[in-house]
Amino acid sequence: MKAVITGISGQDGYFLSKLLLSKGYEVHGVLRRNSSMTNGTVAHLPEDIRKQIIIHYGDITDGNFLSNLLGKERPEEIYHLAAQSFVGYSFQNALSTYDANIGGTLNVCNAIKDYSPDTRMYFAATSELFGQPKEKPQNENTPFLPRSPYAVSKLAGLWTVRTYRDAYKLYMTNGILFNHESEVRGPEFVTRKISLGVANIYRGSGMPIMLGNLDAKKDWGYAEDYVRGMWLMMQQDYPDDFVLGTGEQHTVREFAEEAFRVIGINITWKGSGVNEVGLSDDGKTMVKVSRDFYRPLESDNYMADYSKAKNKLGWEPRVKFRELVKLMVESDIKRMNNE
Ligand code: F7E
Repeated sequence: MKAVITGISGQDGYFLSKLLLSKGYEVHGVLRRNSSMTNGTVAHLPEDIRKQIIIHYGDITDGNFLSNLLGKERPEEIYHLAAQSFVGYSFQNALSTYDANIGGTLNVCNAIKDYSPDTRMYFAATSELFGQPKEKPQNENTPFLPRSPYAVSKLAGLWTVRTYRDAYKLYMTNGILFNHESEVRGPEFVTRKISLGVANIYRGSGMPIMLGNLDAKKDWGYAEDYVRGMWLMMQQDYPDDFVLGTGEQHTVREFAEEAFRVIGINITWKGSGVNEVGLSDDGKTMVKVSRDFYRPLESDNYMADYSKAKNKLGWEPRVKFRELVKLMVESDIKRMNNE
């Protein structure tokens, strides 16, 4: 079996390439050349795994590149993970988000249709499609009401995939994945920002963590579980769309409290709004709130109903919230100790 992963240098590309190699796949990764030539999380992969990945340098906004790649390699599967995936950034950079996320996805769909119609496609859709849902939990039938340029772009991607699937009878699947995190999550996302901040404090930095909306409610799982779900979606008799999540809801505040608990610090909150702070028992400021990290529109109140994935794919998350927070903080402390 041969698989192409776009966005191989991201968190999900890291776990997915490990999974597919362990299953005996030939793994091809699409990597965008950047000026510093860093390979993102690919660099974290153990040498023996990294050596087995065949890298193709190119950009998903270049339709010719993707057509040539699919026409030449004709993989059994393509996992289209590449995207501008930071919701906050999409408010300031809507057009480049649309270019990468809508144009890039359309390019993948066209390359499959015209050059490799037997290739199965996974598209990384997102719980952000639900916007600020009133009904809880959310599943495949919950209305999509996107509230950021990122979510709008992913909605266009999801509908492009559905349209191509129906019009051209292609095997294309949408994974509507809730937040999934890990020890290799990008530091701009709130969970990793917190785990890195806590590890720094543990090492004596004395620097409080600056956060935005502490009350945002999310459904956070472990990325390794979610790539298993992606793979399962690609092994069915017919393509379909699936929600993956944990079914648990927690706030950013709870994530921070739990992360400090890992290093033996109990957090008490004082004040409100941008004046709120998180204090340790001996009165030191551990968390501060800054307007800079608020978004023009928040999207939260997420909690997944993953019963369709459970029934049809036999998928369930193995790592839940407390374990996730612990593994992220411990991993950052270990990494810092080794530096
Ligand atoms: O924000 C709040 C922020 O940036 C989580 C992406 O993978 O998951 C991810 O999107 C929440 C938001 O992830 C800070 O307002 C508070 O409510 O970690 P995040 P996200 O926006 O949920 C979905 C499913 C995707 O599809 C995306 O690609 O945390 N928050 N204070 C903060 N967020 C950040 N980044 N930084 C803060 O200081």
